[in-house]
Formats: sequence, structure tokens, C-alpha cells
Amino acid sequence: MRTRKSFPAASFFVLIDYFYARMMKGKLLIEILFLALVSGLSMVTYAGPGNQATGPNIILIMCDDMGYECLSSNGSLSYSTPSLDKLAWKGLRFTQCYSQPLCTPSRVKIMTGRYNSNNYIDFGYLDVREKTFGNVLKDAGYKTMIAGKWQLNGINTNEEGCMDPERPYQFGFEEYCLWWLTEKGSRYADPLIVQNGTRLETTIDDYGPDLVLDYILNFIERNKNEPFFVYYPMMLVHSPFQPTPDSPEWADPDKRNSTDNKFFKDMVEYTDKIVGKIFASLEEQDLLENTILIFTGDNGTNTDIITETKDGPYKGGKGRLFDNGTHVPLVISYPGGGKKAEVGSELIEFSDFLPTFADAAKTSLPPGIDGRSFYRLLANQRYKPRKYVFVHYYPNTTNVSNRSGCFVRTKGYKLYTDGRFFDMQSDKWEKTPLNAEALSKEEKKVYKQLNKELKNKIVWDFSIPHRNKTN
Ligand SMILES: [Ca+2]
Repeated sequence: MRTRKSFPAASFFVLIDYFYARMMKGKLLIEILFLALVSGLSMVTYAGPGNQATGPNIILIMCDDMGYECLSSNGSLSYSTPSLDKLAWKGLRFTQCYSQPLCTPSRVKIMTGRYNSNNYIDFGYLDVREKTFGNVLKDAGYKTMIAGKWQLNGINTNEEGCMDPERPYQFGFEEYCLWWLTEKGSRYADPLIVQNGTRLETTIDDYGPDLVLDYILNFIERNKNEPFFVYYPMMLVHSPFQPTPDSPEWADPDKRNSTDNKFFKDMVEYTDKIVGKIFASLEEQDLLENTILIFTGDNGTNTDIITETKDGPYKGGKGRLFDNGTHVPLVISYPGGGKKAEVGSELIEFSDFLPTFADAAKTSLPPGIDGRSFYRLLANQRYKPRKYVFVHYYPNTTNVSNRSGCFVRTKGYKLYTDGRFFDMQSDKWEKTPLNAEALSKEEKKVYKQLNKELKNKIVWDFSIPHRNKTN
């Protein structure tokens, strides 16, 4: 086992788990003496506001509408993503990370660590009563910021206080640089971006993702001497598909707002370039070792995009509960944790990030968290993967939609609340549900387990407008 500089503080149960394993190996006494000396038996305490943070830096980059298939390390032949491949080589590339099928459901889940059935209000809105990973890390003493896409004030549905430009602060981010805060505008050429309450003056020569990246790099530079948290929900690679500054068409200002699916490739590759710049910045400032740098996507690729992969063409499935709507890339670099050049096939879902960050920051969790930390996995410690992923999806709660739904899945099987049960190895596109009357012994066992798991969850009635019901 790798020797760590400090004892891995985590939840109480994780500690019990750890001690038990050590006791079995006869090493418990030594561990206790070590702990008493090094940490003064401080164990895990809630880090209230103003505490001195001691954990690694955390940067979460979440691309907008990029499914699993878009990374060349995940099999894409259509686009080249050398920076993300390098990130995977330096750290871990996960093959089984599942998001929600759409923006807001994913954002609410990843930011709060809770299932949509427990705290989702409506599309484009994050309930002001919620605590996010911004709040958790700020309270743990981290310097926090968010940059990129917001779309959470509730403008679409005219929520109370939706024009409040201070909402990101309320959710724990001390600084922000955001597109679509209280007003929607261009996200790419001549973007509408608000930075800490001030709208930036921009022209057609300004590219939104560049402005956001500049702010992030500046934030990292300013805060390199203390633990920081950057949440970067990217504007890329969402439609409209437009030229990037690296596209030949960018040379002509009149073409910068032209749209064509062909620009999707340029946008993926620009995303990769941005990730490369963040990586290089960390490397230059000697921050790479002690930074958890994460790249993921908020949902599957746009349905207009077909990507060539080593396994054949793959159509985007954004908005759908199929794999092409929920299977997303996840690449994590954390050299300080001791993992390198590994492929992780553990199941990870979007509720897991907040508890992972809390573990990394050695702080406790707000109440009501549904997710499960995978920090031990990143830190090269004994880790028990989750058995199921749960996705509850009802994006526009004032309307009934046949795209809403709920499932629980293992790697191999998927069970919906409407009773459809699929073998995901032989029927990836869910064409033929298994006959519940004719299941094999193994299938029966999984079916029973998944049913039990669903019974433990809150699930809405998808046949009625949920919001009207709750109002
Ligand atoms: Ca999205």
C-alpha cells in the first residue's frame, strides 16, 4: 500500500471500514499511534466558514453536450483530442460515468449531490434553498469560483428573484464569469458575459470561451498558494455549431456566426485545446501534483451529430434516457493521489462528485446527499464501487413528456420504473425488453436487486405535470 503524507480523512464510516481492514492485518495500534502524533486525533470535523483548507485543489470542467464517444481515447475517429488523451494518460479514464440526459437536470444533480426526485424544480433553475459543492468547499476554506454557463436563475420559468446577479455567490462561488446569468445572448462570437456583477464589453473579435478561460487562468494564478476550487461548466460544444478562432471561417467576421454541423469538430478540438491550456498552466506553476483536474460532459451529444468511432457510427442522444443521452466522458488527473495511466470501469454517477470533493477537502457533508464519494479511488486507497446508477428525469415539470422517466442500472442491466428490463450487453439500444417470465437465473437475481433498489427511491408520477401537482 502506498504511504500517504497525511491520513485520509473521510466519513466516519469510511474510517471504520479502514480501521477494520488494518486491524485484520494487525496494524491498528501502529496506525492509532501515528494518528495521535500526526493529527492530534482531530478526525473529521465540520469545517465551518473561515477554516483553513488543507485538501488538494479541485478543477471540474464540464463540457456542454459532449457524449462519451467524442474523445479519441474513448474511440472517436472524427475528432482529435490530444490534451484530453494526455490527461487520461496522466491519470484515470473512466468508462462508466452516467449523467442526466439534459443540462439542468445534470447541473442540479452534480452541484448538489442529490437526485432530481429530491430537489429538482424546473428547467433552467436551481432551488435557492439548495447547498452546492461551491458552498461545501467555501465553508471548508477553499477559494471558489465558477466560470462558463449558468442558466440556473430560473429566467425561463420566471422564478422569484430570477434577475438576481448575486445568485452564484449564494451558491458558494466567491467569483464568477458567466454566460446566461440573468440575460441570454451569444455564447461564442461577441458573447454576453457577466463577470462578478459587471457585463463585459465585447465585440465580434471576442470569443466567449476564450474570455472565460482567461478569467480561470487568472484565478488560478491569483490563488495558487491556497486550496482553490474552479467549477467550469463550459459553453462549448453546445449548438449553434459555429466557427472557433481556429476555424478558417473565423478570418471573415461575417462568417463567425454562421452555423453548420461541420463546425462541431472544430468545437470539440477547441475544447481539447482549452483543457490543454489549463493543464499547462497547472504544470507551469507546479500545481499539477496537488490538483484534482476533472473533465466530464453534462449529457450526451446533440442528436444532429453522428460521430465515427472505432465501433462504428454513433448518433448523439441528448435529452434521451438511452446510453447516448447519459453516457459521458470522465477523465481525472490527480498525480498526488498515486494513480496514473489507468482505465476505471467503476460506475460513477453525477451525485457522486459533491461527496468526493467533500472527502478531498476533509470536510463533512450537508444533509440529504444521495451520492457516494469516489475519493478513495482517486487516492489509491481500498475502494468499494457503487453497484447501481440511478437516473430520475423530468426536465420540464409543467409538461408531461414521453422522454421523462426513471431507471436504475448496473453495468450490464437496466430497469425502468415502467417495468422494462434490458440486457445492455446484447441490446445496447433497448429495442427488446427481456421477458420477465423467462429470465435466466442471473437475470432474475439482478432484476430482483434492481427492483429493490427502485423501491428505496422517491419516483415521481411521469403521467401528470409534476409542478402543478406540487403547487
Ligand atoms: Ca447540455
